[in-house]
Amino acid sequence: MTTQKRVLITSALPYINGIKHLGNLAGSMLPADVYARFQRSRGRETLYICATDEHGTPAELAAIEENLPIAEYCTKWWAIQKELGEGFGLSFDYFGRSSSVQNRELTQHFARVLWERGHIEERTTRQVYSKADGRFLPDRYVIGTCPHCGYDRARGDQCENCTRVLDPADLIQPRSALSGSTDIELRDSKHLFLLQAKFSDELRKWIGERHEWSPLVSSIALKWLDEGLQDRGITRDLAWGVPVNAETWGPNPDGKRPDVEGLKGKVFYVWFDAPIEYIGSTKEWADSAPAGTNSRDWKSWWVGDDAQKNVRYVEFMGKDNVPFHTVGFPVTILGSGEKWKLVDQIKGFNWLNYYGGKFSTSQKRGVFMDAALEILPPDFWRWYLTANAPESADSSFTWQHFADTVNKDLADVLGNFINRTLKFTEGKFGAVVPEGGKPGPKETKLADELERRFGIYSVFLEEIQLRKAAQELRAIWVLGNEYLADAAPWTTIRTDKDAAAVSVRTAINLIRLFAILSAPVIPFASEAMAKALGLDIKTLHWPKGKIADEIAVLKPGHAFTIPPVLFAKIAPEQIAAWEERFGGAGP
Ligand code: B3M
Ligand code: ZN
Repeated sequence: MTTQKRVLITSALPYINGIKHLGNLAGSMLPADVYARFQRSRGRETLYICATDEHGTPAELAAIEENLPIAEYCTKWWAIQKELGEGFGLSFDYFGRSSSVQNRELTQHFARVLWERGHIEERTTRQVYSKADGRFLPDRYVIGTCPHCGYDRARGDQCENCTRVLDPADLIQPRSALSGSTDIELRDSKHLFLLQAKFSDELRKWIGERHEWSPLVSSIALKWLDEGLQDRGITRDLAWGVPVNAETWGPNPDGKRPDVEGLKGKVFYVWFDAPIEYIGSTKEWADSAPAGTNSRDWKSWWVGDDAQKNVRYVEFMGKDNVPFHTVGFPVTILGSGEKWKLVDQIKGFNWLNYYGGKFSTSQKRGVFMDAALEILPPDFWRWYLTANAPESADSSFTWQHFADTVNKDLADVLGNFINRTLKFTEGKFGAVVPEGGKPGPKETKLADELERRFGIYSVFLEEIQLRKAAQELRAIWVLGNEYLADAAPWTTIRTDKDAAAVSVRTAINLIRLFAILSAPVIPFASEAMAKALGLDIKTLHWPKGKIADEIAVLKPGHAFTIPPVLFAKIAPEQIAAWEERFGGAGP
């Protein structure tokens, strides 16, 4: 896609409860960040938006477990997640909260419009009610035996054992997750349903025209349509969430007004308001602009002709989130009849597994973002998770594979090149780019190969083919080592100082180029590389002209320093210790 459009990027909103594991990071926030950094470096106007997903029963139950009021719980965990994101260098333009006023207003706006256009309907449903708790028990508030597989700890929304989606009323021998009480009955409760089914044809057409979507994404989207789209309950009997404010709604096309009394005290279902928070968080970003600036025009990204024409909107998410983004959210947008932006590209991911099994938040299985940062610099993880992104299939994390990857690619290939180049130069010429000699055939050959690989690398990044992009970046680093081995300045220096000067001058320029090209993936190392050359990475941009010129930017006399070791090798003892700590082999 060659387009000069502005780029709007969102990554699936991490649930508020608890620290995310590397699988969450690898399948949404990190690749979105790589893409955002690449687009910014290219000079495209880019907005990368994320937020915590704060509603829903898992959040409420986690707050109860921590003995905190839910609002306080969310504030605490939002701050922790934001800080961990920063620790990994996730360059969100804004990291909002789905519990924000902005999201509440937008969610209520969409609901009202959908009602008034006849796309939301009231239905009386049978809900699980606990007399002991004095409340309804939606979703995960009720536990019982799965009617499909017999698993006796199935949750009201889904059976963890057979993964089937459930309704709380389906459970056999239901009990309250709050009190354990089995004094439970089914009671009538009014709820709102989003009438998705009638959008089937429109969605099928729209999805059919999204030629750039991967088979993974398209097939999940179409599977939902093929199975027959169901209307979806979008309200819950809960206190925490976006309140249903039906009293402000006008009549629907049949002249019917909502049952304000019957809907009192209900909130919208988390999957209704969560995607709207992509817009909400953008508004939070705009509303939080420092006084006196008015450059944050959130609407220009999301709604109106300008947004339709000039914004390219890309979403990143794990495959389990795809249906909500190809069906649920688009129905909200299409049904509103307003000119909101629909997604252009969805980048979906398979699972990153931990020793063949699943990373699991509930079972604390695998490596979590806080522990990962505690033991190693963020770029080690960023590199590994990008080079092994679970794109076309699931990929599996093992400590040995992780250590081999970063030791080889980062330490042996990139780190070694930087180190050799700068140390040798300093020893023979002093800590400046040396003068003397002229580029010859070796430099021309290098520039030609770089030019070719640079082009391929840029295309892979533009296409968000992350594994291939990482392979190409690595191949670019390898070109540096091959050049140095071929030019052998440590030999030529004895007989032809000018020849050696040309070689190291070129190599030092390669470090500058590598810093630029590596920055989307390993921004911290790139910053350090640039800094060693007395440069500020923020002022360096994706090459626009000829690569031959890029490797002759730093002129004789330009000073450098030797950076601290960028990538310390992971030792076998460390691998053993981490396998022990995090659990290695196992189911
Ligand atoms: N919080 C699910 C997840 O993290 C959900 C994504 C919401 S995106 C609008 O997998
Ligand atoms: Zn089951």
